[in-house]
Amino acid sequence: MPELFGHTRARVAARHALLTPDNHVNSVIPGITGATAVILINEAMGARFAQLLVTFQGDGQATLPVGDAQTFGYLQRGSGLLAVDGQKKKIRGGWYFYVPAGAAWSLTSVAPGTQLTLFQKKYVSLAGVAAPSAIIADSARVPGKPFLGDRAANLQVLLPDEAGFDFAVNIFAYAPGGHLPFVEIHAMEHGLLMLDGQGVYRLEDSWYPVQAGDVVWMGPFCPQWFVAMGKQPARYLYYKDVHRPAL
Ligand code: UGY
Ligand code: MN
Repeated sequence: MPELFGHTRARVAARHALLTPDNHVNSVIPGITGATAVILINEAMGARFAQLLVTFQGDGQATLPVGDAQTFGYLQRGSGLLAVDGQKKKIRGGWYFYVPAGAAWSLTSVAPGTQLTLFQKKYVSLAGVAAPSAIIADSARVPGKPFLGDRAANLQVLLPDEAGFDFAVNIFAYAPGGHLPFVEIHAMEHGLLMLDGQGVYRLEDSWYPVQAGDVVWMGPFCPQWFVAMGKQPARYLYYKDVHRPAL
């Protein structure tokens, strides 16, 4: 009974945050109906992107107005009909999509309980480099690679590693006991959703137990390290800003 006496595993700190499902409070988001939408990370937290969780009822849909933000969506479970920039596709759990800034998208005909994670970021262009086009794909078809040669930490890179993209979204899968090889400290930030399993995340100078459903924000230069624990593999989906000058 974690809510008794006001306890939670969650924490919001200067350069990081851990949000657990028991902290979620819904927001009303223009264009999203018949669904609960939770803003988990955004500029108010100190981040330069937003991360949202949308859970649809049977009559729900998302029809997002055209804006200056790019959107990446990952369908955790359920199904729906996705329309992005003229492309239409029935998508299921594990599918993902990328919508460039200035393009419209919608998800309709959703199965009840369909759950979608969204990353949104304002596009930063690069002189001489074309902005990316829309993508709809299945993460199950993206080959993984051992991270820095470690087969216990397998990395799938979901978006093309090209200069037109100013952010990346990857899936990390760890065998039980697998871990990040060192404590990373970098200028790029992360938004992370635990998809499966559990482990311990070091964020700044704190170590947190984390499990499927948890969300983590790692701000720039947040010291970070992860170890998968328990008997099941652990998997997380994460956002990272990439391909732009330091200054
Ligand atoms: O891509 C990354 O920076 C990744 N290794 N970080 C992380 O998983 N916390
Ligand atoms: Mn990192």
